[in-house]
Amino acid sequence: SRLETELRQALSRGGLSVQYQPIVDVQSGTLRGFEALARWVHPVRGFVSPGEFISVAEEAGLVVDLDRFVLFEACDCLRAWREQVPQARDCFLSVNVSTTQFSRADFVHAVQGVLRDTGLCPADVRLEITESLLMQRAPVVQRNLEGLRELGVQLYIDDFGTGYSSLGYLQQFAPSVLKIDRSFVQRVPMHSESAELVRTILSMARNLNIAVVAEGVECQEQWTWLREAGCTYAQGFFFAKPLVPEDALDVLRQNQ
Ligand code: G
Ligand code: G
Ligand code: MN
Ligand code: NA
Repeated sequence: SRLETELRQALSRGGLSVQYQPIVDVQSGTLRGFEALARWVHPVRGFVSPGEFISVAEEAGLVVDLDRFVLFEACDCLRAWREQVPQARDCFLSVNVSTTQFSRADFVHAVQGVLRDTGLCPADVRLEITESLLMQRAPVVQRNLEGLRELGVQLYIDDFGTGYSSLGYLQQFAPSVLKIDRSFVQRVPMHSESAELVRTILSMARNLNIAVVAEGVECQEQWTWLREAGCTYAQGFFFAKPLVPEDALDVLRQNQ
């Protein structure tokens, strides 16, 4: 398709960029890290949402290149921030990984390569994967999960609550963090069933020693409710939208 051709060109000619959305400690209000999000501003169409171009990239076999670009770009950006502000030293990045990328035999090696080239440690980078990836029995996926664990790269479960309901994998793979999908967070605290659901996830995560990021926090009321419910981290427009690197650096400067 036309969009596919244009995405291919954007990838090879520097037409894609990365924005950074703060992830904040709900209890103390301090910045802890950023989620890296791919952005494409098309010369004619303007802003194309990732919801649209990620699926084009998947179908066109471009998502591995796209994910690699974002991983490298984000790590290189954190490296640059660390040369400018001391606050960036304790800051982590959380990067989305598609199932296609995670199913490649060279994935762990590629992650190691980016860490080496940017001088970051495994603890600086968190990878966001989906519940459905963890349900895959493919040996290569299992090997990559094991390889990342050995390397010391933490795994975050993205969009938690929207995928499979089997929770056995939480015990088996012990992810570091669950990101509660914003469709639940946005109905808190008014919608009592969503509030109960979020409380249940928080309680389960606490018992399994897993931290939680509430996604899509848009107002003070949600923030306060989450703090009182014992949530670990929050991400959302209430604190900040995804930011261009210079603005993210300003947020880092203002921290603490
Ligand atoms: O930025 P936005 O909220 O519009 O993102 C929409 C979706 O696109 C989210 O589900 C997000 O996980 C996904 N996404 C954003 N950036 C990347 C990326 O670099 N790689 C992959 N695989 N998905 C991404
Ligand atoms: O699936 P994933 O969690 O990776 O998606 C992140 C997406 O959510 C990004 O595209 C980002 O722009 C969007 N997002 C981040 N914060 C908010 C928010 O507070 N409200 C809404 N509606 N979207 C948000
Ligand atoms: Mn994500
Ligand atoms: Na999500």
